[in-house]
Parts: sequence; structure tokens; C-alpha cells
Amino acid sequence: MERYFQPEIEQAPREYLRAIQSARLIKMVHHCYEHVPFYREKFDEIGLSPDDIKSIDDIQKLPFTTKQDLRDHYPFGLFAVPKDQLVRIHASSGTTGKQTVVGYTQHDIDVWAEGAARALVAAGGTEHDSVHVSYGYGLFTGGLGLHYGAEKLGATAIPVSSGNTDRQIQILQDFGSDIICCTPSYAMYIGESVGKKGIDPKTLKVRAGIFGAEPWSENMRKQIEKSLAINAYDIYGLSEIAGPGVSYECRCKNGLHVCEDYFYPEIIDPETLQPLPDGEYGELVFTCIGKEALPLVRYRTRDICSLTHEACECGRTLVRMSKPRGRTDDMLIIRGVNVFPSQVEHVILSLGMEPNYQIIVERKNNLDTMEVCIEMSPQMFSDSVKGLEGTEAKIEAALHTTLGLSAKVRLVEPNSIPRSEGKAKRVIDKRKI
Ligand code: DLL
Repeated sequence: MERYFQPEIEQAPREYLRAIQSARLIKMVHHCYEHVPFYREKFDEIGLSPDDIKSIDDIQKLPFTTKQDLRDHYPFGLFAVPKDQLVRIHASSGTTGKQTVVGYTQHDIDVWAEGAARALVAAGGTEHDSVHVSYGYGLFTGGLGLHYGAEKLGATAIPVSSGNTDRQIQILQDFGSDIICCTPSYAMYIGESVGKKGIDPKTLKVRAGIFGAEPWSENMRKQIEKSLAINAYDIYGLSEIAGPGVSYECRCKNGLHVCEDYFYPEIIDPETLQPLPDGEYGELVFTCIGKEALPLVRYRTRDICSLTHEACECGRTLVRMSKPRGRTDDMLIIRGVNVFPSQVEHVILSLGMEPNYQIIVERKNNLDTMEVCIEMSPQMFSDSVKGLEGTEAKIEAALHTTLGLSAKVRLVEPNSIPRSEGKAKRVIDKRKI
């Protein structure tokens, strides 16, 4: 029998969902206008009164919000509640070292945990299960997101966090975890390590995995499912909107059901900004219709995917988004960490280097690696090897501080990085996922 965490929403008739969305959108637009000066100005600029929004069909009258808007109002400028009403803050990396800061009231945490709990149940989870969470705990939303989802479901959360793969496997064996949550690349690595240790994955109790935070392919799904003897499900989210659980796969593994009672999705053409119909790929846009602290209006995610309202065999009526196919900007996701080439550039320039560099990303033994090749100036070229190694180490340390990720730095000969007449090709992504 199919199980749902909130059948009254997940299986709701479409008209009922639309009624909820309309009521919540109206409330949210007033909330934004009254409490966020940024939105008040934006609405005034285009002559829009909150009263002009009478149903969800009016959503296209609203202006868009971008990551740049969040940066311009760093850290708390777009919050719609006083800071003492926040119960949690998270952040994700941004350009030039500045993070995108997001805040949650208790209500917002509950909403987010509901999304994550829906995802766990859609992956076959129950309140009797132990949920091994290997997403990082910290400002990143992965760890705490699934953790609160597991607790909301009444399951047992095991907050292992990421890293120390031997220990992960030991805990899987000893605690008899039923569900594992981590990035798909880390799941590949754990699976491979299980094999190398000569452990038969069928002897592990774990039966399902919930993987997201970065794009992954059907091929990776097959490999993970085989190496860990589990069913692998996708989960999507972004800190600006909530964290993991904005959308999730069900047993059909054919698109991710969006929690559209809280996060209303649209697909737009990123050039014309016009809405696109079901089935067409474009940029995913979300409007938070049930959040208090950071109720973003038509937030441009930069993720490319499509939507479908076709009925799903699992019985859920919630709209499905396709697995994200890529991004419209240059953000890279390396071992689950968001990296913008401009962050790398900022570090290089701040250390007095020339902006001639190339970032090479590869996947070795299922782990992402990042190498930054930087051209030396002709003067540096005559430096001693020891001096150059010292410079490389200094840049590596600065990159680690800014990105929260280790990268290998290699100083290369002057004029050895190809010049471009158009946009510079800063990134060579050799990963095949
Ligand atoms: O990655 C939240 C998350 C944690 C999702 C754990 C799933 C599991 P951010 O760090 O803000 O939040 O990064 C958000 O990651 O805009 C996508 O580009 C990418 N992303 C997240 N989930 C998926 C996925 C978390 N399932 C950005 N497939 C998003 C492809 C994903 N890309």
C-alpha cells in the first residue's frame, strides 16, 4: 500500500491545491509589502498594489528576485520578521566570499521539516526507521534538513555528518540504519568502499538512499543501487527557499514532486522571462507562499528543468519537476559545495596574481577534485622552485578559507593558458555524471 506523510496535501485534488495557493499568495504578498522595504519599493516601481493579486493566476504580475538581490541586502536585509523571531540561520556560498544568508522562524523550520518528511516517506521511510544522515551539518542545509525531517516523521535520526568513510560504514553495520542520506557522489564513494572492504552490501540493513544537492544521472543511480543494494531517490532543494525537501522522488523515480503548497514553481525562458508550458525546459522559479522569515517572490533559481502536471502512478497530485539538467549561471557544485569561478578569481587577484587562470574539475574515484592553474608573471617565472611552491601553498590556503573546499593550485608558464576572443573559458569540467 502506498504511504504518504500528508495525504490530504500530497493527494489533494488540483482545485483544492490552487485554492490553498491563492489564499497563501495573497497573504504573502501583503506580508512582503508591509515588512520588506525592498519589495515595497519594487512593487511601487511597477505600480503594483498587493490588492492587485487576487489569486495564484496573478503570480506573473509579480517581479522576480535574484541571488544578486540577496547579496545586495547581505546579510538580513530581505528578512520580513525582526531578528529575534528567527530560530535558525543557514547560509550558502556566494561570490567574493560573501554568503547568501537565510533565516527561519519556528513555523518555517516546521514547513521545511514537513517537506523532508514527505521525501522520506516517498522513499518508503516509516516512523520505525533509522535515518543515517551523512550530509554535512552546519551552515549547509543538508544535514539539519534531513535530520529534522526524520524527527518530524518520528523516525530515528543518526547525525553522522559527512567524512570518515570507514566510520560511516561501521555505523551502517552496527546501528542497522534503514535509510542513508548524502550527496550522490558520496554515496558512490561509500558504495565503492563497501566493495573494497569485501562487505556484501546485502548484509547491510540499509534499503533506501535519499541523494541530492548536486546533479546526478540515471547511470549513477544504477551504480549506487548496485553497490549498496538499495533503492536510490533524488531530493532537491536550495537554501534560499528552504533546504532539502523542496521536491522529492517517489517510487516511480520519474520526476520530483514539488511541495507546491509552500513553494510555488514556474518555468520561465531565462532570456525573455516569459513563462513556459509543461514539458518545456527553462529556468525554475519559486515563490515562497507559506514562509515567514524570508518569503522570496519569484526567486530565479538558475536551475534548468521542466514541469509536468500529469498524474503520477504513486497517487500524488503534486506537480513534478524533472531532474535539474544544469544551470544558467556558472556555478559549479564540487563535493556538494557551491563554487563560483568569480570567488576563485577574487582570491587570485587579492594575492596579486594576474587574472589568467583555469579551473579544472574532475571526478577521481567518485570524488570531485578541483585544480586551479594560474599563470605566473614573467618575473615570477625566474623564482626558485621553493618560492613557487610557497606561493602555491599560500593560494591553496586562501582558496580553502574562501570556498570551504580544498583545491590544488598549479602555477603555469606565462602565456600558456589559451586566450579567448569572446567569454573566457574559465572552467573545464571533465566530470561525466
Ligand atoms: O544543496 C540543499 C540540499 C541539501 C538539497 C541536500 C538536497 C539535498 P544549496 O547549497 O543552497 O542547497 O544549493 C542549491 O544545489 O540550486 C541546485 O543547483 C543544486 N541542487 C540541489 N539539489 C539538487 C538535485 C542545497 N537533487 C543548489 N539535483 C540548487 C541537481 C541540485 N541539483
